[in-house]
Amino acid sequence: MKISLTVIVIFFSIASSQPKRIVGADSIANEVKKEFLHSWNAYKQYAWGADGVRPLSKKPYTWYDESLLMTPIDAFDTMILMGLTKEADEANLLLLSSLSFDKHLSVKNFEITIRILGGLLSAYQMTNEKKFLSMAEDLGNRLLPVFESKTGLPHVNVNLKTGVVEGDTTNPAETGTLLIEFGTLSKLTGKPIYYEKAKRALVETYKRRSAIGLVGQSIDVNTGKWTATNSHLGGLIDSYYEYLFKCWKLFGDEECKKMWDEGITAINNYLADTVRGELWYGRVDMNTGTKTIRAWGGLESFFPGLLAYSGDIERAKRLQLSSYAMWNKHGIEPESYDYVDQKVRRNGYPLRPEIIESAYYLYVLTGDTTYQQMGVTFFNSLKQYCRTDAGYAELKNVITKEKEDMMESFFFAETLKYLYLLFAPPSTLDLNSVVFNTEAHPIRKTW
Ligand code: DMJ
Repeated sequence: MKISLTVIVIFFSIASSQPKRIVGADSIANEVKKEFLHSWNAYKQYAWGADGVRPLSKKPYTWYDESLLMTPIDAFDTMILMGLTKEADEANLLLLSSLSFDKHLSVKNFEITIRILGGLLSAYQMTNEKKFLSMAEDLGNRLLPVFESKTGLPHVNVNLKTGVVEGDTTNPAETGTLLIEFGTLSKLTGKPIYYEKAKRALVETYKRRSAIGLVGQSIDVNTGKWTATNSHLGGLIDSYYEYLFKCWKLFGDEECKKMWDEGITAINNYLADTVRGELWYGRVDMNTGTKTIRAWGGLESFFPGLLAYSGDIERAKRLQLSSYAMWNKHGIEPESYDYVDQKVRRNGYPLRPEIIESAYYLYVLTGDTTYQQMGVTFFNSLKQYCRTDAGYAELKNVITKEKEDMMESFFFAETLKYLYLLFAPPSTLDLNSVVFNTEAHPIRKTW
């Protein structure tokens, strides 16, 4: 099926006011598009049909025994946003002809939901191709068994063919980052079950918050007891907070708003940390609020964007400056950074988008070109340290800049999408018309 330009045009509404843009913004947007093509062409040449391409060895990789087309599905809506019609047609054809979930694979519910279910739903909304919705529904049904635990908290893995579940130890990010996708599936199919199951998982997580309103980083789905009580904004917790706010935005679910309001109050009371006058958010024990580790990192860097989106522009601006200082320490951000000693704790950079995502939200919501300037720095670092002949490579070490032979699909879904949107003409996408899932798949409230 050819993707009709009319559908694409309908999707984007013109932004109401014209924000300031840095000189040359259009040509930077074009350059980002060129880099997207450079990476997509590597996938096409070396890994067509696989989950992704390895950017050093130029070999394909798959997550499981069979491919689930991670890169094409994650990249598809970015292509449409970038106006890459030929590439979108190729990906569209591949997805419609080859993507199937009738496979004997035990997959990770969280990753498959945010990348594939989210990708299919935005593909459906962008193209009006009904098969994308029926594929999403088929996938949603195959994932549903994860919720069959004593608490309603989802198991970690599910076999797509048999429905057999595995993994009893999970975390708030995995239990609480499902409602945008499952909820949208309910709204688009008219079947409430998906919303109900994912909402329950979110509420069951929230219900187990401590007396001071914080969640831990590891929980048992059968007992509902915390198995690790450290609380923070990094991996294992991060997008739980993101979905509390965004599910209110997308579905108008007041209970989500209430949970967000309580969550953000606790975060600001106990995690916020001021060092050298800079705002950071550290790690604490969820029960006592006692600081355990004073660290920030690549994953945490989504939080300025969420603060800005939820209306706290002042904290958002200060925190983005802290993330930016962390990035500039070695010219690219580490996975974890001790913000007191200003030393790297974990030294990889897996092409993460979060700091760019925050720059995008801050730019759109404040109109301040400072955030486009930051974007120039991020883009230059990516080109300087990560670019290879076959796309972009993660870094093993941000200090030595040694590369790793891996390019995750979120580089296409998120990193390059947010970078492009940061510089593209405002008419490309009106942030008021969509809510991005945590993998940057834009969902439009059509209900
Ligand atoms: C993505 O898969 C999602 O943004 C997720 O919420 C966190 N990690 C990666 C990107 O860093």
